[in-house]
Amino acid sequence: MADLQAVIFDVDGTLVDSERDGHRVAFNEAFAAAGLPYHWDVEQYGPLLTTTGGQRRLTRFLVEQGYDDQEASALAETLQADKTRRFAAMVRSDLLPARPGAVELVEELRAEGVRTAVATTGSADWVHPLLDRLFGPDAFDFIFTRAQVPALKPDPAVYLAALAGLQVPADNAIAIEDSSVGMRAALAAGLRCLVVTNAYTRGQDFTGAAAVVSELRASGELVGSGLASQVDVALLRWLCRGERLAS
Ligand code: XBP
Ligand code: MG
Repeated sequence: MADLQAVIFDVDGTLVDSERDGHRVAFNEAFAAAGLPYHWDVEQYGPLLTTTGGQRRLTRFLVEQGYDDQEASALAETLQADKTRRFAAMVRSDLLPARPGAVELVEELRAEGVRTAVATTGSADWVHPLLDRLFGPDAFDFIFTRAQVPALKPDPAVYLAALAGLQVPADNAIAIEDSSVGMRAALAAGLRCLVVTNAYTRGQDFTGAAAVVSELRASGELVGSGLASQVDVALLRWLCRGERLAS
């Protein structure tokens, strides 16, 4: 029976609705600015998300378009730098919303003395300003990005770094993720993982999750279970104790 001491959050798709109308748009602007004939539409972007990290995603895509490995990675690096500038500008223009219930959940956790951290594959250039704007400067004890942890999910390194920073055993913490690849990173770090799906990740394989829900806010439905709930401190404490939802 482990008591909840910390919650570690993913950013993209979990705390923030950032993919469809954020990262995807910035990638497309970078393609256009470079004079390239590519445009990732809403549907096409879903399968690309299984490759974490913008630069790796671009490299994979360019190889699929026929570039050789060296050309693809050089072009991906240039495109990624431009995309990052564009996405950071979107953040500064307050175009990216927190997922409903996310701000309230973080506040509730901190009010109850549960520590909070972030574990993301995203770039520090936009992660810090985004979290500051949406959650305030003191919402998280630690924020780990690709700047500190270059090994991207599903590698568990970013979750292990967060646990080491928090100095909390994995048994006393829970991760909140939106995707199968993110969940696998959390599980490989020894964490329990609550999955909050979104339109891109619904239907992925979440075997091993402590629970799968469709929303963070009250009235979110538990997917694959007859129970209705909301993601709050009580649910997270319960999951941390090793309780499982009937499926
Ligand atoms: C999210 C990502 C990120 C973003 C793009 O994965 O893979 O790469 O899509 O951000 P997760 P960057 O939510 O599992 O952390 O362009 O900064 O890589
Ligand atoms: Mg994510």
